[in-house]
Amino acid sequence: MTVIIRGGTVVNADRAFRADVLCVGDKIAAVGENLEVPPGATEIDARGQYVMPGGIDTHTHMQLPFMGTVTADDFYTGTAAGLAGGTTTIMDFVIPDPKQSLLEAYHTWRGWARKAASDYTFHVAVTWWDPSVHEEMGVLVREHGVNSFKHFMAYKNAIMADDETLVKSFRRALELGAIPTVHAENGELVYQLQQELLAKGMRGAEAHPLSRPPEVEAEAANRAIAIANVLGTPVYIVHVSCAESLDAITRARARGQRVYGEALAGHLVIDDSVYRHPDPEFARGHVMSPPFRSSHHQQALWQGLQGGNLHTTATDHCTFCAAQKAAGADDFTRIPNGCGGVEERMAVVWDAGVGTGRLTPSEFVRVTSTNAAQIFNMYPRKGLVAAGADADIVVWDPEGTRTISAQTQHSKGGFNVFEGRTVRGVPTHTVAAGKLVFERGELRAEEGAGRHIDRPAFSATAA
Ligand code: URQ
Ligand code: ZN
Ligand code: ZN
Repeated sequence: MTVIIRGGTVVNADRAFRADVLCVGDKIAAVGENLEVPPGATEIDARGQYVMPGGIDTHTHMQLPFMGTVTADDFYTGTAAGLAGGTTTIMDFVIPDPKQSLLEAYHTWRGWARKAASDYTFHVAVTWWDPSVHEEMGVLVREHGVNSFKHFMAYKNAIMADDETLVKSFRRALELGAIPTVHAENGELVYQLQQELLAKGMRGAEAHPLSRPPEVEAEAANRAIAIANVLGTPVYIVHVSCAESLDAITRARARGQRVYGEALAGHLVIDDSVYRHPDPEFARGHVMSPPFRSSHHQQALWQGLQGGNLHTTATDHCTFCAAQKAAGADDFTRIPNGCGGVEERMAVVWDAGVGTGRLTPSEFVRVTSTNAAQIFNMYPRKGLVAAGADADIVVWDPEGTRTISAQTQHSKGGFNVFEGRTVRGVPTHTVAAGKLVFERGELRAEEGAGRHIDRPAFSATAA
């Protein structure tokens, strides 16, 4: 397919400039003024619009088996929804059961992802430890394009990594030139607080945030940062939700430590009042971890993005329908944790970021695409509109508006944490691997069109 995007303003993380963009096959062929239009090319009129690198969502869970059920979005529906929102690459997670071979789990997830409509890549979770895990981490880096390993410091009695696993896995990641990432919540404290709340008879979703206060997240963030500091490895903290964790990152970075932070679109604009909503189904629909926080934390997270102490925006897209969430109707600890957002992320970050003056268009590109590509070693293939890069592009109408609703969303789960929010700034066209897959509301996602993206290690000191 040949696509020419005419008359727009190209926005990269470093600058914005007027140029046409020519895509031939799955690559960008040329970026420049008044480009020749090849015969038969599909033409997109981008006058008055921005032409930006396709979004990279660093944190999704499609088709995840979790807490006794499986998420509502699979790799096709979830990536299709992402394309409708301008996201052209997702970073999902292989999560082995404890004692399960990492390689076996990796191949299972690769099988599930074959139906993806957009490009995808995997962080691999280290949920247990023995010499075989050490070996298989090496195989995953050398042979399967994995350069990031996830550690859940929460979820005791399930996938929680203890300190021995953290230390040994971080050490191994350093040897391999891979980056450790963490879900930073102290799982022991969460478990203890959950039991105390249940014993007091607090069983509804309103208890969820009380079992995971910001201090529980900050303890784990500080611990992960300290372990990384002693071992000399970088560390990436996913879904930073509170000021206290951000402070830990900011202090470490001020000392010169290589720490990265991720903010979720939901945590940037939704507060914890959702858990006190009179409708229990609505409150359960917002149960995710870390939970939505009181409003001053949103302000802190925006300052983190503006100040360069938070680097990426993601969604942790992990959707469950009302019936699935109802498993915890009388025990909040059994509500499957997770919310959606893969389709709404970019419009929410644009509306609340660029629309308020917090972010420039280039800073928007940096936190929705470029930083992710650079931190996880996909740049300049991804995260840039330039000749030679993948033809993953979103054409953005800064004046267009849309009211978000589960009624019109493409993702499954029948619920939307951004319900009713009207955003200014919307994608009008998405080009993924050179194909026009979304055009003014019409989604033409193709099951199986997505490719697995290998991510080379940064530098290996040992095999
Ligand atoms: O913790 C995660 O990132 C996964 C299991 C999704 N659920 C969630 O509540 N964040
Ligand atoms: Zn998590
Ligand atoms: Zn997650």
